[in-house]
This record gives sequence, C-alpha cells and structure tokens, in this order.
Amino acid sequence: MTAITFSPDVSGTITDGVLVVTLDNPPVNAASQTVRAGIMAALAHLNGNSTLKAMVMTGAGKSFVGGADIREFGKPPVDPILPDVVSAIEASAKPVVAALNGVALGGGLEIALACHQRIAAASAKLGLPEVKLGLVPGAGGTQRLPRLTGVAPAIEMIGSGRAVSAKEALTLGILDRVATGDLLAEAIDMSHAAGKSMRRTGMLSVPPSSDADIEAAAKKVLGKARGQTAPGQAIRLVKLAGEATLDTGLAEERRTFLELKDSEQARALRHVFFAERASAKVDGLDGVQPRKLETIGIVGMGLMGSGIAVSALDAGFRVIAVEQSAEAAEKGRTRIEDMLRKNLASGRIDQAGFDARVSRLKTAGDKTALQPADLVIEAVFDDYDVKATLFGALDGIVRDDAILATNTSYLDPDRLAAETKNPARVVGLHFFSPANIMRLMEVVKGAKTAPDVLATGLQLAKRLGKLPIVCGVTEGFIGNRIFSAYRKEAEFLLEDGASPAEIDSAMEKFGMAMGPFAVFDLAGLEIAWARRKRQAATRDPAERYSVIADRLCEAGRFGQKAGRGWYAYVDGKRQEDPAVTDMIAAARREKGIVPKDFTSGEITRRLVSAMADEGRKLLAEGIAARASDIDLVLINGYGFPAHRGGPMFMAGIE
Ligand code: 3H9
Repeated sequence: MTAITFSPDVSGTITDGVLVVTLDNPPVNAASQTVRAGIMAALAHLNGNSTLKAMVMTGAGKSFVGGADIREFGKPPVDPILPDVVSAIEASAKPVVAALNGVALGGGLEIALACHQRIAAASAKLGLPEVKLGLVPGAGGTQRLPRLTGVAPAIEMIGSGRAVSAKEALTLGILDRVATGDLLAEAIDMSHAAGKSMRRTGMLSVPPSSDADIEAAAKKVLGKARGQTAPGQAIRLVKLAGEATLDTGLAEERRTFLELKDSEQARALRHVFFAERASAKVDGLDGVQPRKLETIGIVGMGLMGSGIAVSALDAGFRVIAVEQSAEAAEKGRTRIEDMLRKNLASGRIDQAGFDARVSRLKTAGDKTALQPADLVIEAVFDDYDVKATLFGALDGIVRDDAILATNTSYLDPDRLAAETKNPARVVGLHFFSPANIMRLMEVVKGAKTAPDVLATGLQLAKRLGKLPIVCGVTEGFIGNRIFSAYRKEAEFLLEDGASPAEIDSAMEKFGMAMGPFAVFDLAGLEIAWARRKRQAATRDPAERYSVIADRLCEAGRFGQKAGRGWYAYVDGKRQEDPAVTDMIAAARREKGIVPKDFTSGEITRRLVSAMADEGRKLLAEGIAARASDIDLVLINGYGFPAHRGGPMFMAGIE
C-alpha cells in the first residue's frame, strides 16, 4: 500500500475505497500550519477522486490531536486557519469519520466535532481545555459541542476545561461509538454507512436543557473563576449556540477567541503551561535511571502521613505506614481508611478500588516493619532532634539501596542526611497539606543527594500525579521562604495603615484563594511565632520588624482553631475584631507611624513585589533553577491565581 503525502505530517492510505488519513506531528499532533494544510489537501483528494467513498482521520502515536499549536499563539494566524479547516471538513460532500486513538483536546476535539461520525478508543480523552489557557475554543467548539450535548453539559465541560473519558463522551452524545476491537477497522466500517445519512453537527438543533440546569452549570463554573475572564465568555458563547444561527455563533466565537488570545490572562496562562513543561527538565539528570519503586514506607500517620499514604495507595503503590506504638498505628489505619471511605462515598473510587487500596496497606507500631520499603518518607513532628534520631534508626533498618526522604518544611535536610551512613540516599520530599489533594511537591536536592535518588523522587511525584519542583536547601525552601516575605510585607502594610480585612479583600479580589490574614488564622499563628522567637537572637536590630503578630500570640489569639486570631470567628465566619484594631493602632503609635489609606491596587502591588524580590534572591542563591519554577510553587501550593502567571511573571523576571 503506497502512502499519499498531503503535507510533511499528514499522509493517507486507501483501504476498501476509504482514504485513511493519519496526522503525525509529534509529540502530541498539535494542529500546526502543516497539519492544517495537510487536512485541506486530503479533503481535496477525497472529494476530487471518484473512486474514494469516505475518509477516516486518525492520529499517530498517543494523541489524536492535542489542540491548536500553542507555540503559534504569539504570532499572527497563518492560512489555512483552523476554523476554515473545520468548516471544510463539515462541508465535505463525502463522509469523514474521526477515529480518536488518544487525546482529542481543544482544536483536536473541534476537528472531531466537525467530522460526520466519531468513534474513539476506550482510553481516549476528550475535552475543550481552552479556558485553562485563558481562551475560549476558537474553531467551533462552543457552537458544535452544545448541538450534541445540550447547553448545560457543554457549559460544564467548556467552562471548566474538564476532559471526559470515551465512555462519558458516549453518554453525553459526543461520540457515536467506543471501539471494542480494532479502532481503524471499526472506523472504516462506520464510514461505509456514514454516507447514507450524513450528519453535520453544525446543522443539528441544540437538545433542550432546562433553565435551572443551565444556571446551575453556569454558577458552578463562575464560582471557580476567581477573576478569570474566559469561563464567563465560554458560558455566554455556549448559551448563544442555543439562541442564534451557527454562522452568528461562529463569528462571535472567533471574535472572542482573537480578543482573548492577546489578553494578559492568556499570556499568563501560556506562561504557566510552558513553565510546567520546563520544570520537568532538571540539570544533570539526562540519562539517569530512577530506582524501582513498589513499596513506599511512611513514618508518622498524622494528617500529613495519612494524606501521603492515601496518595500513594491511589497511585497503586504498596504502603507500609508506621507509628510509635501498635495503638497509634491502629488509629492511623482508621484515619487512612476513613479518608478512603470518603472517596468511596463521593464516587471518586469504587468498592473494588477501595478494597484494593486497603489490601495494599500495611500498618505497624514498629519501625522494623519498614525493612521491605524501596523509599521511606518521614512525616513526623517537624523537630530536628526527633527527625535526626529517626533518620539514624532508619539507616539501620532499610535496605542499603532504599531511599530516605524527609517531609520537613523548615529543617535542613543536609543535617538530617549527615545522621545517616550514606547521605547520598537522602532527599527532601515536601508535600503540601492535604497531601492527597495538593498538587505541589518541592523535591529538595541536598548537597550530597545522588542523581538517581533525585530522579526517583521526581518519578514518585509524577506517579502520584503531583507537580514536582526541584529546589536547593534553604530554610523554608522556595514556597515558605516566599511566604515568609509575603507575611512580613503584609504586616508592614498593617503598620502603614491598611487593615487585615482591607488586605485580605484586595488579595482575594486579585484572585488569591484566601487573603494572607485569613490564611495565617487558618494555619495557626504559633509555628511562625516559635520561629520568630528562635530567630530573635540573630535578627539584625536595624531591620524593620512588626510586633503585632507577637502581641496576638501573647494574647492567646492563635487563629481560627482558638476562635480568634487576626479576626474573631463567630459561627466559623471571620469578623473584624476591635481588639485587633486597637493592637494595630498601638503598634503604629509606638513607631510614630501616621497611617495612610491604601487602594487595592497598591496593596496587591506591594505584596506581589515582596514575593518577587524574595524570588530574585532564591534565583541568585541557586535555590530555584528558574523564575518560572517559583511561579509554579506559588500557584500550586499557595493559591496564587494562575491567570496572573505568578509573581515572577508579573515582575517580568525570566
Ligand atoms: C486550542 O486548541 C485552541 C483552539 O480551540 C482554536 C484554535 C483556532 N501545542 O504535556 P506533555 C508540547 S488551545 C504545542 O509533557 P503529555 C509540550 O509543550 C490548545 N505544544 O505531554 C511538550 O513539549 P516539550 C488546547 C504542545 O503526554 C510536549 O508537547 N489544547 C501542545 O503528558 C509534551 O507535552 C490544550 O490545551 C500544544 N497544544 O500530555 C492541550 N500540547 O517536550 C495541552 C503539548 O518541548 N496539552 N505540547 O516540553 C496537554 O494537555 C498535554 O500536553 C497532552 C499530552 C495531554 C496533550
């Protein structure tokens, strides 16, 4: 069978009168200019050749099409643009069947929606994730998807950017079939019949959704938007599909897409997208093989240890979790099983999944049970002596090739490593709480950490579905060091005249999940207080220092758990507290500060600049490898809004 070349990355073969076109543009078959041109050439060949009856379009490798080529977004569009390609597919006189071999995302799904029939491999994933890039679908997705699913499900999918499985896509009406055997053979079979009743998605009327369902879907999407523009625009466009003609809807979609493509939010989210890919490239690890991981040991089954255990069980690992006594281990097991049961109740896992996880969990009240572990993570109380004794003991229990990891937030992993015979096998794995939910993991490279130990830490993070960011040793690593700088600046702002509520409201309006003072209260004020007391002796007396947080702690205002902190808590709701206002006023008077008014913009600028300044220091010290890694830490661990790109992006630091 000779292949017909339509472009450098689009080729075809003919089977049984059907032109089978394969898109092959590694790594994800993005719809770059040459792919688009190739599809146009293939369509011309199909419709210009009387011996051909139909066309099947599929992708080479793991993806069908991973979307428009994001690298082209910074440049002017080059013909043929994707909306024209998609219209040409839909207008084809002969049927085109999409055979989705893998992910069909963004422009990839839009190509499939324009085909006359769609079949997918069971493993395929379908989605319109454009909002995650600050965009709306720009090649008909907002108009064609609702014509298959109805308005409410389309709002949910496009507004959230969530990808669905082939099975769910079939239920939603997006797919005609899920392949049970050979995808291409089944697609070719379908294409023979497709010509009899050509179904053009754009010509369909939108299936009805109730107003209540539409509003509920829109409310859910907007509730998560936190100041991001694209989800609201996506909702508007999907609603338009239910009200206007296809042409009107497509024109409005294109106009909105082009406007958003050049927006600050889209630029920021593109930065985040490429930052994530860049963060995976770690110097010195080329060709380094990670060690084999099957059994994860965990010491400490508090909130953090249990969360790590659930995360590891979810990822298919065997877990051995130990505590100091059999009784404490039993309590830990109950906590872990309760967390799994919650996931069972919410439908995140099924009964078989629950049983499998429990069968892979071993708990013990004695550290020697950790002997078979390939990697042990300690998640005990963050105290140097406790962890140092533990590391010394673990060194004598686990195999020589097992890895020892510390989950410390502030202690020096190099000092802990020095407690062992082989510091090269020690690495920091800093999880964020709740560990089974938070995506960020700081992977701390100690002075002596071996490359394959670091590579194994990174591999573990990926298998747990986390975003690992490599960092060097410093107190607080990347995230908590920046957070300390943020905390300090927020307290200086208080002294200078802003109130906790004004600062929190400015940062929440900016898009932070929570304002700083609400976060301090939630986390509790006592740990930072203890640290400040430790540092008091070495603090430079000339350095600016705010005493307000210390005064709060001295008054027993340790935060939400204590019922009062920066705020008073009544029925779980935060309220400004005149007692705190008085403390702040007193501190200002003592320093002779005349309070001034701040706008929200001034507040956010000062706080974001403080984060970026600390980030600059982390780069200069070599703790962070690149500015974009710092942005990812803040976004994924500290609630910084992704659509702002991160403090380093905002400060223009590359
Ligand atoms: C869109 O479609 C707009 C349309 O509605 C309208 C147009 C008019 N373009 O993630 P990975 C690169 S918006 C260019 O590690 P995985 C990526 O940078 C788009 N490059 O692989 C990386 O490069 P490198 C909507 C892309 O297997 C390499 O591929 N689509 C694109 O873990 C591997 O990436 C999306 O938002 C792209 N579209 O996951 C989908 N995608 O090796 C975005 C990837 O040099 N992509 N690259 O660092 C994804 O979600 C994942 O990449 C995917 C594969 C699931 C496809």
